[in-house]
Amino acid sequence: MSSTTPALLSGHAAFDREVFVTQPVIPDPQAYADLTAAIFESRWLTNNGAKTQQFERQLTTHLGVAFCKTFCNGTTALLTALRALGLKGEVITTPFTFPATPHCIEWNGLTPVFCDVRADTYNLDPVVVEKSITPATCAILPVHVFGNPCDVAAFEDISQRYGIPIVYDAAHAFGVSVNNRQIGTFGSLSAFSFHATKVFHCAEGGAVVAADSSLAARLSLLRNFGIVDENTVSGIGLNGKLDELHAALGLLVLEQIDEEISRRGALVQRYHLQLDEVPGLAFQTIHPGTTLNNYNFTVEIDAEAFGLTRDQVHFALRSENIISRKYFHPLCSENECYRDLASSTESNLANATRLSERVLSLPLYGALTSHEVDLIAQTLISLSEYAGDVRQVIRSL
Ligand code: T4K
Repeated sequence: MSSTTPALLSGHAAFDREVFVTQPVIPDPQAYADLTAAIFESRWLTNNGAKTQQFERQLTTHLGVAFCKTFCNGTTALLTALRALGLKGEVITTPFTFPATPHCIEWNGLTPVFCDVRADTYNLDPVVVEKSITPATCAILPVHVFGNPCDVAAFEDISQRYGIPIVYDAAHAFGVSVNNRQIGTFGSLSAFSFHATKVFHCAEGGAVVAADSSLAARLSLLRNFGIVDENTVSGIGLNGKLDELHAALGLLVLEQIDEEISRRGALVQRYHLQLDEVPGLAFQTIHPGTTLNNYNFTVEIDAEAFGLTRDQVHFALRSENIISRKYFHPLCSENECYRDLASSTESNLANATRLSERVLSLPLYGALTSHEVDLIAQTLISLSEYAGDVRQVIRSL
């Protein structure tokens, strides 16, 4: 029996342990122990401590922005970014995203309006967005999906012509740039996630970046209950603060970020080398001038040409111990809480619907070896070669 016979056809599983879609960068445990010892010694654990301040200074430089405010996670960061703008009405966004994006709109008492994405970049289509603007539109919330920058020039133009702020969900886009301009410098505000599944992380954390000093001050206020001083609370804030232990972790991970991004870049090239010519596979279009952070590696599967549907591939890879993920399926607009919105109809979201049925994210992280990437790519190719038999087995289960 060939070593590439799929496990579903009684071959050996490609891996004898589960290979996840991602794994976080882990700093030297001793270095982290040293930093936490200093924090414990200081007895200052949260509320804008020294490590958090240092982390914010370093992030400000790293992200090339005027102001960077850290948060306890990316969702709270985005929630507070929208709140800081004092919005009322409807926010145009993409359904092809993690549920946190529309949830943050709803939690602010605003209404999400879903618009379709471009079939090639997977990002919100500015042409469709412009047609959907009404007097009720108070903001546009595009997502740099998988770290691929949105059409920032088109959104800037729309923002200026209609006087509508753009808030970017930059959860995936840490360290990305467009024509040498850092991603966080576009729009009124951008919110990043530093969750463990992100290229850059501090286990749980996030940040909002701003160019405007008064918006930055508002973010600081809102993430700390709106407290101005001992006698004054100004605005309905929340507790969005990052604590010292997470800030310390972030400082150490930041030291490794360039290496992590470049390792991932080499693995992405390796995937492409083997998969680009495989019938039935397509990839997100990245425009020239983009510097990516290699957050993830996603293939788009055309069932007819590949021989298997995305769901069948996802299932078959599972039996090889390759844990791929369907980012993003279902669309946010398909979830119960959003499906009754007028903008949630499938006909309104044709590209997003098609993508959501076809995309599959494969394992990608710096600690993955090139041999492992080869094995994943070859396993995918053999699934296509044995598609007829694999289909039959899956149907019989
Ligand atoms: N906006 C967008 C566009 C987002 O994608 C997200 C989050 C947000 C906003 C909100 O940011 P945060 O509030 O989360 O900071 C994950 C993450 O939990 C979520 O942060 C992320 N997007 C989303 C795309 O992915 P799950 O449910 O897929 O994660 P989970 O636990 O299944 O982890 C995926 C794989 O990662 C695991 O199979 C193994 C590996 N893993 C995970 C963790 C947590 C590890 O190896 N170690 C770990 O500690 O949501």
